[in-house]
Amino acid sequence: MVCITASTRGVTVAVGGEAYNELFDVFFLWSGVVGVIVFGWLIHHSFLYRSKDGEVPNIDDIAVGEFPRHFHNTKLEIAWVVLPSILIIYLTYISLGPASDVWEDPSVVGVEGVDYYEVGINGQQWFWEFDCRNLDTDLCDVGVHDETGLTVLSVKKDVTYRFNLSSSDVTHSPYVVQWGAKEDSVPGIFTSMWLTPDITGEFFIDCAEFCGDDHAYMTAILEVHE
Ligand SMILES: [Cu+2]
Repeated sequence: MVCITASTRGVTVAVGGEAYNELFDVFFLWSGVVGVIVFGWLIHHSFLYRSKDGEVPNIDDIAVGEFPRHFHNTKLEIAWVVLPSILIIYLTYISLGPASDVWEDPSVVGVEGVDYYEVGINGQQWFWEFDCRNLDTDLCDVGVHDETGLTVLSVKKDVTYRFNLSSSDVTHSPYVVQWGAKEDSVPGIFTSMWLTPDITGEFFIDCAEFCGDDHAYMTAILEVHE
């Protein structure tokens, strides 16, 4: 995926795209490593502590009223507290940059060096409403998709948008799947999400926050044109 960067408030940031894909790869890698260790440990112990037919299992010499110390290992205990903590701190740290690209303060208006346009997205059980304000239809338009009947939001390629999010009922979360950008839309709170669509085509906007019966079908289409 092509990564378009925009200079917001004098800082060059990636708005969607590559930063998210890199993050996904890192999280996927570490999920795999942790998964192999955890499931390896689990499977190993499932066999180690399995009783044979007729045997009363007590491989750990457990006695009533006594803490089982047979396999006690202080270094191991410290390791399994410290190592995952380091991993979590590391993953949190590398997420901060890409997350703040999406989580620009909604009260910030007039970002220097970037022409951007504001579009409203309102979540409601179970559909999305888009508000193009007074924008030219070339920059923002709302329609209905011919084949699926889904709501279509049409935007222009390589233009930076700030989507202002709101909700009429419960918490939703518009998720522009192609760019990995998502943010909660919360009743009573204004949140926002930045996006610079850098390829043309039709893409899904899903809901990433479970919001009731038809959450899975709360889909709209983002149409990006030249
Ligand atoms: Cu939902």
